[in-house]
Amino acid sequence: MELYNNKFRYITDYILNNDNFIITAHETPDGDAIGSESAMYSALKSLGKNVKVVNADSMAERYTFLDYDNSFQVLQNNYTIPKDIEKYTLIILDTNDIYNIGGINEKILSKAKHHIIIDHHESFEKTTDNILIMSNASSTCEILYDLFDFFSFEIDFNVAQALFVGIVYDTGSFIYPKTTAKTFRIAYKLVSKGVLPNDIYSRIYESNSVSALKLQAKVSSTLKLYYDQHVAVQIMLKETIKECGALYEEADAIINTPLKSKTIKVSVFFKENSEGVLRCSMRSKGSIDVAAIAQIFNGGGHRTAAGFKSRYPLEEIKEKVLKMLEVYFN
Ligand SMILES: [Mn+2]
Repeated sequence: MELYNNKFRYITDYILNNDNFIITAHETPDGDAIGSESAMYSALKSLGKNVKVVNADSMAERYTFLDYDNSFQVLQNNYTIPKDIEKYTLIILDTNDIYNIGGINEKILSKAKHHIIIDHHESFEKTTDNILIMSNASSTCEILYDLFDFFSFEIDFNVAQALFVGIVYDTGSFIYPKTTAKTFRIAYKLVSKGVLPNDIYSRIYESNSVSALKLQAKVSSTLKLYYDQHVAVQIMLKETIKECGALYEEADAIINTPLKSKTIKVSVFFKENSEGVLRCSMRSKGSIDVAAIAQIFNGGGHRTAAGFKSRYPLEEIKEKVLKMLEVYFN
């Protein structure tokens, strides 16, 4: 923690001494992105700041309860950039890659006064005081808990709930590798504020639409196994999403299913969004570093969860990724 005190101090002072903020997070925002945005929004609001939340993509329906005063906006839905954008500071949460915030990069970051990044994904960049990356943290929400603690910001029920969502989501309900005693200690504090774990579970994991279920069935039927059944590959095309009447973001968790089989060590998921942009997501168990593969294609992530946007057509990129995984299974 001491290691980060300078950055905590810098960010705290910066926030206290400035008035206008726009909060954003990565494209197709997940539970940790929305949870941390919601918590940061509440914190800045309570300090009397002028604050907006703007994302490149809309959030999944199940997270909308964290948008407590209907303040979340989506860039592509005709969001009007403030005329005095040069007076705003952009706070980027849950990614340290400015190419991972969609149109926000060009439309807001490039025109804003300054930016602050708070994230827990690995990065190789040398960072300045405005960039706080704690790659041992389970989630961005865990970092925000520390930051709020640092500036003695009193966490109320709404903030506690938002932080809890991010932690539950990013730790796979307290089981992924970065889940530590500290994660549980923070969870304990948040639950002590009145957060109901069962209610959060049900909102996040038991509120899918029937179209999401149909989408899952279709995508599962594309499953192919490679290298002695150690690698699973699934594919989702934009036509499939349309056929099922589902949404792109409803495919979020499909990648995790193959890993429930003992033999499967890597799950690869190629998914196309409605504009036909192809993304490759990878999850692994054990020692296989999928972030290293993602980085080769200008993507990023963690050892066990990473991804990238593909510049190649599906068959070509699939072949390239499988080739890179081959070394692990000889
Ligand atoms: Mn995260």
